[in-house]
Amino acid sequence: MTAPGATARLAFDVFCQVIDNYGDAGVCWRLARQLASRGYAVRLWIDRLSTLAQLVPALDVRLSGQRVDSVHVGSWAEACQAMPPRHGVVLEAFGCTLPVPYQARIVTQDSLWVNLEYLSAETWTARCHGLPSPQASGAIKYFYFPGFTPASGGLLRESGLLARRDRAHRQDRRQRLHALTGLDTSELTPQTRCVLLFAYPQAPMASLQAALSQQAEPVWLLVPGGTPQGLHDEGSLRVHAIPFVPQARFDEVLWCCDLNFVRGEDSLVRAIWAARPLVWQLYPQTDQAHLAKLRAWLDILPLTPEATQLQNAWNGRHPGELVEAVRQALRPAAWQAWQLQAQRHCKALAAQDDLVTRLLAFCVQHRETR
Ligand code: TRH
Repeated sequence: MTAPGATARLAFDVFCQVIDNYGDAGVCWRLARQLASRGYAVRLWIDRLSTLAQLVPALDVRLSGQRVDSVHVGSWAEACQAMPPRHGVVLEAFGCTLPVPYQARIVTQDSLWVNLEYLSAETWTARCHGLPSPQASGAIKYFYFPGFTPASGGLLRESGLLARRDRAHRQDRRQRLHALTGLDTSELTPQTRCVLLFAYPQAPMASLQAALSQQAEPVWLLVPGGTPQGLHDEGSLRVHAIPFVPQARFDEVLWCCDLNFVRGEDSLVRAIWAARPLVWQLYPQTDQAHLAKLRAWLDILPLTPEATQLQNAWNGRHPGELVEAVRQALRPAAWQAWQLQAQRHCKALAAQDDLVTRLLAFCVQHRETR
């Protein structure tokens, strides 16, 4: 246990360059908020404020510097003039390149430089986690790999999240979903399977349409930000476009659903904490590196064979099998087993320290040994 005073003085600068979509900004914002909520001084430097503003409506895209939820949010240009936190921590997210003038000051400010990597279950990341990388400037950058095991950098999970989830699960779903999305939920029955579809355009939508429309029970497919081509009401299936909600309420959407199709890393982790069956579509990479990430994740996951086949089919490994994979995974016995595994997987991961707890211990350890 580290002395509270040892970390209370730590100030953090988090750097985020938005590649595309929302995840880079989404992860950095969660991290910044969780550090700030523990009393640390946090500045988030981001190159595309408009993306973050879609997740955090309180942000004003006209401002170059502003304070929201105890986090100073500044522009990349502002960061060029800023001083790294003296004896503090510089968190470079996803290997973004720090502004050169700022980077040059890290040594003189004696800041701890940490590169927050993308989340992966691949075994090589655990070997690289925490390794130093000496820089030409004389500074040392440390690799920090989030992950699913105690040897990794952990997963973002704010305190009280699972208790909030359990309280929500005890409340009427129709009221929650209506309050969140404005949907008319008067015809939503307890037998209706609510499915969130948060996916990339490459996903095999037509096969999903065919599989869900043939279900015995009614299915509501909830699609944030508008309905992709090819999805429509048919048979048991009703397709509902829902608004893109602020990040602070995204978990509540997951908690309204029985099955969550998610993408990227941040929504994957949030769907794990929802403790409901999930299907993960990885960010597609041209060199198919995402399939290696998928295999590594499936290797650590206690999934039913049916649900495993569904993950593979959804990520394009066997797209022709998707219809049958959905049908098999949603059969009563397989579905109940999947639900139980989702609950157990969440519980096992929640028994581990969260990412910020581990990051703070990492920073204190490296501060004390400098
Ligand atoms: O948006 P993404 O596809 O982001 C991706 C991934 O992070 C990927 O790893 C990265 O390489 C690529 O960006 C550049 O998926 P992700 O990571 O789930 O981020 C989505 C964010 O959007 C997440 O923080 C949840 C948030 N969100 C809302 O706040 N409201 C919503 O209604 C929805 C659907 C999502």
